[in-house]
Amino acid sequence: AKRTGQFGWTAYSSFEEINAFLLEQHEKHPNYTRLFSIGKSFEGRDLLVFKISRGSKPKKSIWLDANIHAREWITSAVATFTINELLNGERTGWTRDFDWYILSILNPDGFVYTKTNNRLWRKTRSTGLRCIGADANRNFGFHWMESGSSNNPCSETYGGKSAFSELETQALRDYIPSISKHLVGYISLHSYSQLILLPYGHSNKHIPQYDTYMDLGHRIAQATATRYQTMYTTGNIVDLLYAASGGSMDWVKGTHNINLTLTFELRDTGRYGFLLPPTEIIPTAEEFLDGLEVIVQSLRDG
Ligand code: ING
Ligand code: ZN
Repeated sequence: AKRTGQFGWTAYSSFEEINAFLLEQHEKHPNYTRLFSIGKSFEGRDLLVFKISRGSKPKKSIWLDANIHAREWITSAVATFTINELLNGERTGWTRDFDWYILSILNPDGFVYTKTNNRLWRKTRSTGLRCIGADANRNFGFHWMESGSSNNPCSETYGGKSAFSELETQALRDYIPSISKHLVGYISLHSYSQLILLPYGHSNKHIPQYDTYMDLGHRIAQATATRYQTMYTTGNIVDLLYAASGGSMDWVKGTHNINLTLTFELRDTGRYGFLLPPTEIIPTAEEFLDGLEVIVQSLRDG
């Protein structure tokens, strides 16, 4: 593995490099960070949460996860960039008011597989009788298998043999309840399409306070556009994309009733798609943080 001193955001990092970066950052800031595993993937890799918590009493918390889909490399790069900004960069003030939980790679087996075998792999790597893997973002137990999921194990959107059949989604199912009391924001990172998605994916019925969340989404999109004029579109999953039930955000919203739950589809809009060039990592992360500032501000006030 590359020396961690060289970790950066001008290239996409490996699973080992990302873990080494997380450990290094924990060791650099041992008093107010924790690095811990909330479970193991199918192939036995740790699902590592990086927690930032200053002071002695728990604060309102924000959760960020990435790379639930293996090929969406930009998402874990943005997650580690965010950790760096919260600890060493321009956004350290955000740790005064919030505890942060960041799971940079929710699907490590798939992520490693995209590095070694198939760059465009999406699912987990659990073994079935005919085909490998389930779509982790169709595997959560809220309106599971209702719409936009396949029961064909060979499909890219296979929902799994049951809700929470995957170890990776089980880890969230079992961990989120322990922090849900303080959780005010849940953000899941995907790519690509430049969207800010509101729940739900199982139904086109709008959530209560849809107008308030749409307004927030528009303000986030305004912020993400300021630096590089990158346009994000806000809306409900079904309105903007397609019906898709069993996603992580829907489960968090529907089961735990967290105030603000958002899914970002990061850059781009299709020119490179999942193969976003590494030169776009930093700009994508910077504009995401510009948008996150609107979220942080709104959760501070709220
Ligand atoms: N898009 C998401 C997907 O899983 C989504 C969109 C988000 C659906 C949240 C349901 C819930 O299809 C990508 N690019 O993966
Ligand atoms: Zn995705």
